[in-house]
Amino acid sequence: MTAASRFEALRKAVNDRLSLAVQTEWGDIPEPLRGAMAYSLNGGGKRLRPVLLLAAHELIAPWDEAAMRFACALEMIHTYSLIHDDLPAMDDDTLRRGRPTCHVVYGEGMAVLAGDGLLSLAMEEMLSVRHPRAFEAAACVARACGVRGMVAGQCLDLSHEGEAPTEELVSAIHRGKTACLLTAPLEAGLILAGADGEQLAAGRLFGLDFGLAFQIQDDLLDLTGDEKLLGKHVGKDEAEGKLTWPALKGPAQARRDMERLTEEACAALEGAFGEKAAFLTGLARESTGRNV
Ligand code: GRG
Repeated sequence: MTAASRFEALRKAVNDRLSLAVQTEWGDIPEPLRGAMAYSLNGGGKRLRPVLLLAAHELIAPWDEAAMRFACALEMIHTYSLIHDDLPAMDDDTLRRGRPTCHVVYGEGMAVLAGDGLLSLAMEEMLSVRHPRAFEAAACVARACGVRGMVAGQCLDLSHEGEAPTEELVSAIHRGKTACLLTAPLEAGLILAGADGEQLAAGRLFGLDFGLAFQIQDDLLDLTGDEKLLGKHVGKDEAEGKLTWPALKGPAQARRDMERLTEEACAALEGAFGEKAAFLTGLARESTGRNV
């Protein structure tokens, strides 16, 4: 199986599971909340975080029901962050995943609630998994998306908008806003699979460096990417004075830094898992040339 077909197979398994959950388990969520949550959750997206979690689990053992439930929970948390980020009070965007954003369709109040609903449902899902290490894995995910992780990154992003970028500040924003939620799938997948300390440390390093590289590519795509392919508006970072790596270093150096971080990420994972790391390292390397 090629890396692309393996990615597609994992992505389809996640999509099928999310659709099934919406159809069979969400019947008691009141409308229009249920509709708003489902609209954003099932509105496309690469499903990168759940695929990372399943693939991390597979470094040690085939993924199972517990891993799939954590994978879906991570996608719910990611979707919540996108819904809230798109609100007029934050990034004020009207296009996401090729469709009008949640608040454009359902109104601002309902979009706030859809995000709240997805975050709390994700926590409920993870804490309902019967697995000896579910609490440990759930704690990792909660930490990653919380006030010392993604929420902290978003706070720095909002509060320093328009300021001159420094390397320290942009790194802190990227680590919180993006890398934390790309490290969490590695941590949770490996914890559930029973990884030892050394394997977990390598997974964390891969997630962090890959996450930083992923955000640099996201910033580069905002400069040069195709709005139709990306399914979101481009050129906003520069117009709004966002603190980005290309703004700090220039696009050419930003690309070099992205490639270096990717190689550091891959070396960490290869050191701990050898050939078994090939799918994840291939995914990280391909991501440096992504256009979506
Ligand atoms: C509201 C607490 C809170 C946080 C928001 C998601 C986010 C943090 C900000 C959105 C802008 C941004 C550049 C976030 C960094 C993470 C990122 C690159 C998100 C896009 O992830 P993809 O490319 O999106 O995986 P898809 O749609 O494919 O799932």
